[in-house]
Amino acid sequence: MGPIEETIFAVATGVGRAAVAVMRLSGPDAGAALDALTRGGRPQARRATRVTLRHPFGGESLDQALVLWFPAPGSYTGEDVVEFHLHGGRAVVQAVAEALVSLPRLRPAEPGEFTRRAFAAGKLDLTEAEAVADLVDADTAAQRRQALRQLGGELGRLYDGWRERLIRLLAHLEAAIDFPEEDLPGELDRGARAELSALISDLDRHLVDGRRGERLRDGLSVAIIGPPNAGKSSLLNRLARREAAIVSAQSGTTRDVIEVHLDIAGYPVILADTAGLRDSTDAVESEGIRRALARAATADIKIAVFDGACWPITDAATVGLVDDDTLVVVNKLDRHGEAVPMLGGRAGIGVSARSGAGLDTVLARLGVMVAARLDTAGRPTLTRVRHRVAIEACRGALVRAAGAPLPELVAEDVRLAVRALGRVTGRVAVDEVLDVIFREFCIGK
Ligand SMILES: Nc1nc2c(ncn2[C@@H]2O[C@H](COP(=O)(O)OP(=O)(O)O)[C@@H](O)[C@H]2O)c(=O)[nH]1
Ligand SMILES: [Mg+2]
Repeated sequence: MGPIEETIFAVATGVGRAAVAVMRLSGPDAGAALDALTRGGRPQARRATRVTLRHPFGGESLDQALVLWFPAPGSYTGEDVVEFHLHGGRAVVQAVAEALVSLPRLRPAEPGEFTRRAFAAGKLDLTEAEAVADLVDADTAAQRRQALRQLGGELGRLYDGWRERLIRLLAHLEAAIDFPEEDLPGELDRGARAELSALISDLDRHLVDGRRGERLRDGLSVAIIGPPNAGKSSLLNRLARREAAIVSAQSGTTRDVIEVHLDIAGYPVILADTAGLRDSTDAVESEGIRRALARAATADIKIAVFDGACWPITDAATVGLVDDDTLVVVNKLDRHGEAVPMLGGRAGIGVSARSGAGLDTVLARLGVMVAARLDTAGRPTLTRVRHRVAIEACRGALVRAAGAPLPELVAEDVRLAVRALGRVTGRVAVDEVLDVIFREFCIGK
């Protein structure tokens, strides 16, 4: 990016009617814009001050606002920043935005542009910038905690720590290339080898995490499966506390996969209802069953629902899918009356989707299963595919380095490993990568 000349502005708060809307400005002309709207009444830095905002040309008063002035570099972006805390009405926000565009070198911000400027000013590394976006998107407590830890620099520090170790190793290797020891010509010394394999195992431990961080961002996939009419759709509606899926006594009603987003014990879950598993000659239903099986195969957790009215007669197609990732539920407790039905040595949960009996147990057991798959035990976690790709590239380079026959080749691979790590935190920043990262932000961040 070249020198930044334009001053950007955007509403940083949500759209729609609200008590307050925060309009944020950043750039070299932010102070001049503040003067223009307040007739030179620039408030003290970092002190909330009430002012009347006026149109810079007509002088019409636009709002009574609270104003904050953050001179560079002590601001979010590192530039001069102004915040107008406006009354949240659409007409107020509109009037102030129109007043701002009428000023020279001011323009509306692109998505993520404030944070991109903060990154350019060195206020945040890339993992922290991504954490800002994640915090804005966080729906559940666990997502918030993960984003906040990342914003605190946890991930960036881990990667920078590895990078520093690699740079030290590289310096050592280069010294050995320039001044080879007489007794070990061309050999990689033992200390360097040990450090290489220590780094590889640190990276391995970080990579083998069951994609917890990524799943926590995206939501864990849970699929409800079972024979037709077992009460799968009724169970989904109960868990979602709304009529998301059609419930009918007619079997074969559910055909498409229906998804609801739930917060289970503070973790995000995408719960899917699927078509009942049976042989069908109906083309649409068959397609539904194909989708149900596909979802069952990719789901992190399955809830297998059996029809209590037929219990203990079960359905072979569903029984065949029960594994360690499956919660067995026998519905229509009002019809079968067995509180803890056993299936192949597994304790099922007797429920009645009609009365609600047993649903607390389903939620509690599901909560334990979800937590076991998403809990990160406070360790820094990879949260994006982008990180995983770079860490894998780093590991690949280190493995090659460990097997390279000449110190010069070892050094070359270590250099590549350093670059791969630098890409994650943004020490090696490529414009296309930055475009992709900041595009997914909302405007005003
Ligand atoms: N007696 C009883 N009937 C139920 C219960 N849950 C669902 N049903 C009925 O079973 C039928 C099939 O339910 P549905 O949720 O559509 O099953 P799905 O085909 O597995 O999605 C409907 O008539 C429901 O009213 C229950 O707990 N007890
Ligand atoms: Mg159904």
